[in-house]
Amino acid sequence: MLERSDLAENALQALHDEDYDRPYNTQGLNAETLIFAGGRRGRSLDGDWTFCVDLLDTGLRQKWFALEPSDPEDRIEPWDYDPYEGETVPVPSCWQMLEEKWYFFEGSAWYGRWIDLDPHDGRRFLRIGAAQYDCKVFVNGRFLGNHYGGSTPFCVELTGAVSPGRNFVLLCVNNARTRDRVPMRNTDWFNYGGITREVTLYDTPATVIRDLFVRLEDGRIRISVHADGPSDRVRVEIPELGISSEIALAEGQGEGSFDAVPELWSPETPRLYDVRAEAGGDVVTDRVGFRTIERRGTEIVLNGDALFLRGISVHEDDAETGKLTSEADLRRRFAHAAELGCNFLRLAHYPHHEMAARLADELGFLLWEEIPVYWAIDFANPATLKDARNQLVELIRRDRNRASVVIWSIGNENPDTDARLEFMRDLAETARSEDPTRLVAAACLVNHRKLRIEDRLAAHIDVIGINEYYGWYDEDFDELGVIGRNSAPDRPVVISETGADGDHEMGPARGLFSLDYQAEVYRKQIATLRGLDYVKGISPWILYDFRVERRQNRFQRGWNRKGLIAADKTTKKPAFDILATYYAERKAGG
Ligand code: GCB
Repeated sequence: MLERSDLAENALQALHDEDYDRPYNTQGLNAETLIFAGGRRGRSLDGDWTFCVDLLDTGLRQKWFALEPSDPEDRIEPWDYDPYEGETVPVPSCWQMLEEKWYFFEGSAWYGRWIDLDPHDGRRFLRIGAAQYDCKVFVNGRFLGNHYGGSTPFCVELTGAVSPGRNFVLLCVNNARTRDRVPMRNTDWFNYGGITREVTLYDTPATVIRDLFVRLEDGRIRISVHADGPSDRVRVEIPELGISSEIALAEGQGEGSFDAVPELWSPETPRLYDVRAEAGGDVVTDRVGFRTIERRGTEIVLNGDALFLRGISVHEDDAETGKLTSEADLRRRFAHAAELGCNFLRLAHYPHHEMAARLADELGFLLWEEIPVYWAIDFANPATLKDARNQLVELIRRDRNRASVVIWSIGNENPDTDARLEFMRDLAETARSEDPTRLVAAACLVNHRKLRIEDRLAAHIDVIGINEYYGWYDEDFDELGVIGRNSAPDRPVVISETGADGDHEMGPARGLFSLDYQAEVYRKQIATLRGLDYVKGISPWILYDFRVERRQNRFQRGWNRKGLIAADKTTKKPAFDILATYYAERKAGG
């Protein structure tokens, strides 16, 4: 309990200290503190948590996390908030979707809950699937670290900070848009806030497997493990391939390489193998597919065969739940993609729920996964680079056992400046050193004056993404053909976006925002793009209409209406069938 003099001093500091945030912004929860989650039996901490929005950061200034539970009648000072009681919200969720009064709220919010713990000899970790954007973790009054990045998981070790019996967890989640964050302040998707993915508690022995990377590389199966703790060896098994072996660990790291001939994973044969790893009694499992993906000239080559990516872009967004995703929602998404005839999805513009790639592995879809280095970013700021790099590494470590993921995308439509080039080269190198078995891409730029694909970043990536809106933002449609003729890229191009808005409820009968016009843009795009040999795939924008603050005309009403399907995720617009017909033809070899 704080003494009366401490409280008075706190109160005074709270009013005048504008660096109140600094001690709680160490970003010590990052890719290095992750534990491998596959196959672990954890305890879900989803459910009701106490909740309070805190626009002025009063909680950090007044140190709400240090308030010990007490009977209000015994208190010597009034509390501006009592983290132990009051309004509750479900976790995971987005606060915007819970109450109208929180719809446009951007700032800090506090989530609290008790956890009862049995005695345990080993270690304990809390894993948060995602919290948008800064999440500060306090346990029993102690600050244990914070995490930056709204769409990747993070872990915090609780060992030593908790004891058997009741413990209190308090999370401060902040979704403010600031200059140094990734993304920065301006995006074309909604700035949801909250703990948007599952929260789980894991008990482990003294040794914990932090990372397990299983892949087909240079014709062999390679397994890398990072285990933290006293154990100096790890046992790895892939029973169906006859692999059962011990790998020695040096400073926690070990790697094994095995001769095996797996049946290759592909969209047509999404074959997965059970993998198990055990170190010092800590056991994790995974289901892993083996395949190769490479670029040869302007081809994208899967398991030795050139392929065309019949794709669609998709956001993580829902009319009722916002960024919160469910298995049913993802299955519907893949069912719609299958109806379109897709073999590929672009998961834009940030890491989607990890279940998406797991389902794609099972169902046989190829994925482009992405970090939100979107539009303007503070490219010259080393802290921003550190954050972007960390988000990339967290995504890669989370999903690099997923055969479905073939492309890591490091950015979208960023201006071609020197600072951006340096920043992006660093990210491309980071992606390759974390994972040499996939392609690196970015949505690059077209030079609108010279009418050709021109972006210095293109030389540093494997697949050039091009977002083009001829027929929509660029009204002179013929320029698309000119760009096609003027460009001679030496590597594959994927049209990572193209499309037009069509409002199915209030759109006009013809012209911009009509369904007819949207359909016409698709017809013309397909007719032009099919003639460009170096285009090895397209992922039009976008499967479903999605919510966004900056689109407020009478046809948009707070939504981007470029979906082939409306926001109800049911009503198909005519452009859906046009794309489906084209994909059917491509699939048949056209
Ligand atoms: C783009 C962006 C995407 C937008 C889209 C649009 O180029 O990459 O995030 O939503 O255009 O609809 O304008």
